[in-house]
Order: sequence, then C-alpha cells, then structure tokens
Amino acid sequence: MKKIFLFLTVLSVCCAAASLSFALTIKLGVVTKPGSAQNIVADKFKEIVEVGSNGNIDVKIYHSKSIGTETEILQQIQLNTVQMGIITGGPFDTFDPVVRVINYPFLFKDHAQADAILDGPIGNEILKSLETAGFKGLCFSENGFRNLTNNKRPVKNPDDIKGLKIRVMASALHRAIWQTLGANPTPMPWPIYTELEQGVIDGQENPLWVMEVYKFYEVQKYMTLTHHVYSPHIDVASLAWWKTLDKVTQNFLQESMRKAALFQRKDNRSKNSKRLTLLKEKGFLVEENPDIDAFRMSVVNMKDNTLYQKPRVKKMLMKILAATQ
Ligand code: EAX
Repeated sequence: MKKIFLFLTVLSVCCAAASLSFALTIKLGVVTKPGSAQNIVADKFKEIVEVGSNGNIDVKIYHSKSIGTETEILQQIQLNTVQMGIITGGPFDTFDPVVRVINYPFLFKDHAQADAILDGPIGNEILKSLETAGFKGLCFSENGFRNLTNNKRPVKNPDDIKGLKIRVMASALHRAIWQTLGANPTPMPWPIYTELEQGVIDGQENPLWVMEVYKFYEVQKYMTLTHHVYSPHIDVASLAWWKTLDKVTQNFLQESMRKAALFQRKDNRSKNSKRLTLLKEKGFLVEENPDIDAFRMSVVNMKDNTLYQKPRVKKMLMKILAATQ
C-alpha cells in the first residue's frame, strides 16, 4: 500500500512537471529578511517548485523590503507585477475586511484549533473571499501567536499598558484592539528596529521568532506572553495571473505552497521553547503568566465594533466565534 501511494505521488509530480513544456518565472515577495517565518515558506516553496518542475518554473524571491512594505507588495500582486506573496494577516485588513475575523483577539486557544479552522471550510471561505480584492488565496502559513514587548515597565495586566506607545501593523483591527486596551497604538510598516532603538515607540507585539531574528533583545526589555492574536500569513497569488495558468500548473503550485506552509508551521512551532530560553538569556524580562482573563475581558466587546458591521464580515465572525469559543 505504502509503495503504491509513493508511486502515485511521484507520478503526479512527474505529470505536473512534464506538462510544463514552457518556462515560467514567478516573482514572489516577502517583506522580511532571510531566516524569518515568511522567508522559510518562500524558500521551501521555491525548492519544491523548482525540483518538481525540473527547473521549468523559476521562483525569484524578493525580500527585506526590496519591493516595498507588505501593503505595497499586495498592491503589486493585485496588478500582477508581482505574482505571489507570503504576507502577514494584518495588512490584508484594508483589502478585504473579512480577514479581520482571523485576527480577532483571543480567538484560537492553540495551534491545533487554528489549524483545524484555517485548513477547514471556514479558512477556505476566507481564502475564496480574497478574490473580490484580486488575490487567489492559496493557504495559510504562520507568524504565530503574538506577544507584547516594551521598554517602559513589566506588564501583567491591561492596567499596565495604559499610555504605552505600541507599534501596530497596518490594520484597523489591531489598532482598535490596542486602543481598547488603553495603549497609544501607532501603525507603522515593517521593519521597526530603528524606531524601537530611538524610542519613537515604547513597544511592539510579535511572535517569538521576530524577537530573535530581528534581535529585539538589544532594544526592548520587557516581554509579556499575551498570545493575544494568532497571526497567520496568507499565501497568495495574483488572481489575474492565476487565471492565465492551466489547471495542471495551478494544482502543482497550490499543492507546492500547501507543502511549504505545512513544513514552515511545524518548523516554527518546534523552535518556540528554545527561543524563549534564548531570549531570556539575552536579557528579556519575561512575564509568563499575565492575567489573560483580564485582557480577554477588556476586548470582549470587540465583536460589536463597527469594523465588523458589514453583513458578510459579521456573518463570518459569528461563524468563526461559534466554531472556536
Ligand atoms: O513578520 O509587521 C509585523 O508585525 C509582522 O508581524 C512582520 O511581518 C514580521
């Protein structure tokens, strides 16, 4: 049985590769630098596609803000001057408000639940919805659960946040969350090391890998494991470009991205506990048991926020809340 399965897998990859008698170059954008979560997905995708197509498909990765911010990469994908991107959920907010449902505070209780919802019918519906904005949503990889860091004081409960100037992504929802928590949220595109270093902002929020890869231990003192938002990347293609591809190529690219995403999620999660140890060693003072119930209660009315008032957005929010709470 195992042998037959292996044979079929090899056959399907060969067929995909064989049917590509033409050469194709894909421009793929990520805002982050090598070693980042987005880059790990991009590198894996490149490897799978180039091997599987016998070199007929060439994936060129543009990273480290070389083609702009995440918002600017998305605009280029809409125009098909860039074909694909691995982009954090936050900046999709202005392109399709339905994405706000994924970034809802304290939505997923753990990785297993996030996977079950995002890989299931609700996730598919959200990916499909992106077509209204000119994106072909392929799948979800991850940044991960986000945590707060700052330079002013230890944070254990929402009262400690009052007045802190916290950088947030280009997302009306993220801004609303931090406003509700009493902070002074400042939207700013990635990267933000210089702004942290110069004290333009007091803090920021991101998953653990970010604090390590971007060396935030050099410019931030306090970390709180808030896990307030699970932050996926949405792995997308330009819908205009996607429609020009034949079915076999589409299936091959879709499947390759799914494999890359699964590889990266596993990789990211397997490194988290070592990362926390390293970040403490580097000097971060970590609050590991903040008053999560108090945080949760502070944002409990977020579902009534006008950001969710459009009927199709509200409907999707109610669906995802029912499936998770
Ligand atoms: O991956 O802008 C952000 O905070 C994102 O999480 C960034 O892409 C780092």
